[in-house]
Amino acid sequence: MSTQNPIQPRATGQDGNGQDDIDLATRPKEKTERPPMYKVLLLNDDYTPMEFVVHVLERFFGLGLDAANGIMLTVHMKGLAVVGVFSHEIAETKVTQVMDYAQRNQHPLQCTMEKE
Ligand code: TYC
Repeated sequence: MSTQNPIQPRATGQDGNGQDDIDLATRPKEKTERPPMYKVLLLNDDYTPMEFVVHVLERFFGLGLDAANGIMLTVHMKGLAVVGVFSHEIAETKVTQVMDYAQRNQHPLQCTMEKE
C-alpha cells in the first residue's frame, strides 16, 4: 500500500494562455473573430436582357424564378441590389462566374463585391 497522499494540489493555470493567475470563471473569453463577409452586388445597365439576368441569378446563386425576378427588377429600378452575402472566396468565385458568363454571352452585365 502506498504512503503517498492521494489528494493532489489544484492545478493553477499552466494552460498556455499566459493568464495563469486569472480564475477560469472570471477570465474574459478570448476573442474568436468571425471572418469578414462580402456582399455580392449586381449593377444595372441599359443593354443586358432581363431574361439573361434572371437566368444568371438562378444559375449562379441558386435562386428560384420569383426571387430571381424580384432581384432583377430591384436592380433595374434602383441601379443595384445585393444578391447575397458570402465569405471572401465564395464571393470572388460568384463575381468571376457572373462576369465570365456575361462576357461569353456579350452582355455588359457588371457584378462586384464589397466588404460588409
Ligand atoms: N436594365 C436592363 C434592361 O432594361 C435589365 C437589367 C436588369 C440589366 C438588371 C442588368 O443587373 C441588371 N434590359
